[in-house]
Amino acid sequence: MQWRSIVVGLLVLRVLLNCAVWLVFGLGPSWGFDFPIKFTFNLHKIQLLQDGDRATVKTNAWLQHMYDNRNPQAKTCSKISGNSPKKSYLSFFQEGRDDYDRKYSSFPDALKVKMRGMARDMFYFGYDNYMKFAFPEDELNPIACEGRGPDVLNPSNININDVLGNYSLTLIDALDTLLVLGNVTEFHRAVKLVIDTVSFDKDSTVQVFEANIRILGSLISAHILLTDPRHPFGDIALKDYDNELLHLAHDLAVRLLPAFENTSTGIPYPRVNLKRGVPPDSINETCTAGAGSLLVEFGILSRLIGDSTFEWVARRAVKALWNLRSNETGLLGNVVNIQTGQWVGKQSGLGAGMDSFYEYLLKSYILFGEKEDYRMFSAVYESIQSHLRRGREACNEGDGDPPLYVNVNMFNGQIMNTWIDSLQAFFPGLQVLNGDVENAICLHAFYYAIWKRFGALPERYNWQLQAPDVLFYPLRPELVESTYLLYQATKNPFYLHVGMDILESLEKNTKVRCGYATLHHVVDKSKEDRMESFFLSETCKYLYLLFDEDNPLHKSESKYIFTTEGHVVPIDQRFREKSWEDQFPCEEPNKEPPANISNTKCCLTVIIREAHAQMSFLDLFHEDVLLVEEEYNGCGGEVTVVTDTVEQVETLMHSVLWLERHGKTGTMSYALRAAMKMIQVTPSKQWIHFFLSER
Ligand code: DMJ
Repeated sequence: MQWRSIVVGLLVLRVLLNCAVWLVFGLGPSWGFDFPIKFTFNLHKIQLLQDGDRATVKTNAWLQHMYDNRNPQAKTCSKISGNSPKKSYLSFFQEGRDDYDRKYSSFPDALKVKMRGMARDMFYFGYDNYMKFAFPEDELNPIACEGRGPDVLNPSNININDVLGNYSLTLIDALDTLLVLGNVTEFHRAVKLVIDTVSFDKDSTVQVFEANIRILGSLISAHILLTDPRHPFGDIALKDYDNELLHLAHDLAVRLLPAFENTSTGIPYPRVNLKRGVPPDSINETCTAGAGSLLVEFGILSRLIGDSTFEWVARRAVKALWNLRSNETGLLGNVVNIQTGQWVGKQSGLGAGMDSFYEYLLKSYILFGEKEDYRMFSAVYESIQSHLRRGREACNEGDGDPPLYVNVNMFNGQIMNTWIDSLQAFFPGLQVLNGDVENAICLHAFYYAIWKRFGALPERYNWQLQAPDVLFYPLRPELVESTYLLYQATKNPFYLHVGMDILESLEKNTKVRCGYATLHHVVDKSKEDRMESFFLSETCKYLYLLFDEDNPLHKSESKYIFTTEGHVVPIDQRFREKSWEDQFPCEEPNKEPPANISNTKCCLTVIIREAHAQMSFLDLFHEDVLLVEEEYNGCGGEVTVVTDTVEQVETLMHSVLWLERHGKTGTMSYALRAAMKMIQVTPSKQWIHFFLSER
């Protein structure tokens, strides 16, 4: 009897406590997020939740869609139908003169200047303190005012070790923001520091994706901006600069390459040790974004140095993932086994594990002009609209809830859970790049409404319970990134107000003694002692750019794009050319291959890396490579050639000449000539890895 009273007592207490929490924080269904945005009229009338602005309760119609989705007949909102006339998104901003107009339809220049200054100060408060208390370590602990490096005591702490490689991460990640802020002197100082102090010869096991977007991407971006002959940021040439940033980027990329070896699908391992390659105990599972978002950086690197290897492995990974999409829905899952190609995570969504996969299909197309990338992007965008988008058909009018993109099973499109995550807030920015501004406006407003409520975005928000599921906010940039891109697209002052709001809440809720700290709990605003590098490379950069209309990036005749880590890259003709194809065509035009060489068009990609040499190259050349030619003349094979010294590789040249003299000048010999060229490009590397692929 007694225990029953205790249980009942505890239950009553729990209910009372919940009520108290709802009343205080507005987390409960009757007080909370009854989708406080009303799109029943134009955008500047959106009822963004303000103090005392509590919406009335109504049944959540998404729940209904969850069931409707099981019956395709009943599904009314997931496809855009062609017959209901829709207003242009511009009309969202054109009507009425009331309180909303007064608040959102203008943004004084003086306020813009003030906000730009605030964004600049925010960056420097984080950056200067990092330099003072943390450099050369990877990150700043902004509360303790000290540096943070990899967690060597706990190698399985991947939250830290995936990102921190003992390579001054925050300094590298912040490089181009210094230029965006117009601080050429500090940019030069930072570049020199990187050149003089950073080495990737470290016993650090990092995530390939993180090293790529934060380090490789930043190095390439800084190199390109530094050497851009059009001088978009004025004459910022650095005396005696000898492409060191590019060499560093190349060195890092070579250290990431082992992730692409010994994988049956071509989808890379998620982690490598920078000194020793893939750890022997590596898992065979990776997320789609991690494996499929390497193409922008790897592609630019390849095109800068004239070595197709990097782009080739990144493309092979994208292709492999793409080929695993569902035949039914066209969607991909979020986790895949790199050896079997089986989907381990069948969840398809816009957020964690998938986000930048979509982003890089479109951005690769924009940068490199490869139509295939856009074909993939369009197809998956359509699948997203068909299977992930719920809510009413039009963004800004009609009945039903405003649109929302949910997480579904990739094979049947059924909803898998009722949360969205804060990473998804990047998607409106991508929709802008894709020209779908209307959907971008709606989705952005949805995330902004959540921000308004908490002064941050909780890592996961449960749209059914209308409450956060995961409460931390690590200073992520996605909402401000979309805000910036939407402002560029619409020039509507509403987005300047959003930016101001974000800036002010960051100041109020996350500023600590030596920087800005991760929010541990978006409701009680308790903090964690961590400032991720993307706060400086993205959050501050987009905030600054939002208010800096005259920034060279906006005025320059060149067009720019941002990598997924916010690094600036010009859209440049030289990235639309593949020098290796001009120099070493896979097959000579108008020339029949000799009879003993397969007619199949092969292209050979070569990776050169440090070696543990055992056999002479010449032996291998005669015994193995020719053998490979016979065995693999249908393409699709791989062979690794190990050499003792670079000199031995030179023997290859003679061998190729011999091949040609003996009439064996087919695709293989062209490929080998490409290999020779590679050797000249990187004379210090000593092993060669051949990939044979079908063209
Ligand atoms: C950044 O490193 C990049 O924007 C990445 O694409 C996603 N995660 C973080 C920021 O949240």
